Amino acid sequence: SVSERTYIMVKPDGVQRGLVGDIISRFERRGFKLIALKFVHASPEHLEKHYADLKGKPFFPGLIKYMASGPVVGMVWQGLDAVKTGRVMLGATNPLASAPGTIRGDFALAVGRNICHGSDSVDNAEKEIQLWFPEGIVQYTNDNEKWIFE
Ligand code: DAT
Ligand code: MG
Repeated sequence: SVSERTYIMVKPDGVQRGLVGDIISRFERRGFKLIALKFVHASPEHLEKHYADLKGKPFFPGLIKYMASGPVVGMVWQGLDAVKTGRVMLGATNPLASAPGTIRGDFALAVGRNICHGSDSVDNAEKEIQLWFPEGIVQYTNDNEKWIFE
């Protein structure tokens, strides 16, 4: 739906490599509405909650260590099919399989340094938004919506 929300996060490598602005720009230009934004150096405990579904995977400890190695930029984008479209804009989990034109396909080579996170379902998006923005989200009207949606 038009009000669907997704949690997108620039990972520590994306911050270090100066890709925050480019990634925000892609979502802005596509027509998504920015409704939350946060710069945070997350704790391993917080990241273990974020990646709870992957606990037990062999790469889990390395994933948590990498994600806690520096600040990330967490954001919430709203718009038509935001979850699925966000995933398409990110590219495949393994950047070697990501199409050029996607964030990972343009900027990354290694699955363990793949620049960005995006929610994989509407349910998980809502859980991730609650985890990263427990204080809630500012509501506002964006007057350009009549130029983006029929
Ligand atoms: P995605 O980030 O595309 O949703 P995921 O949720 O399956 O992928 O995994 C979360 C992150 O864990 C992923 O972005 C990078 C890392 N990861 C996944 N599979 C991996 C693997 N086989 N080896 C190393 N890291 C991996
Ligand atoms: Mg995932």
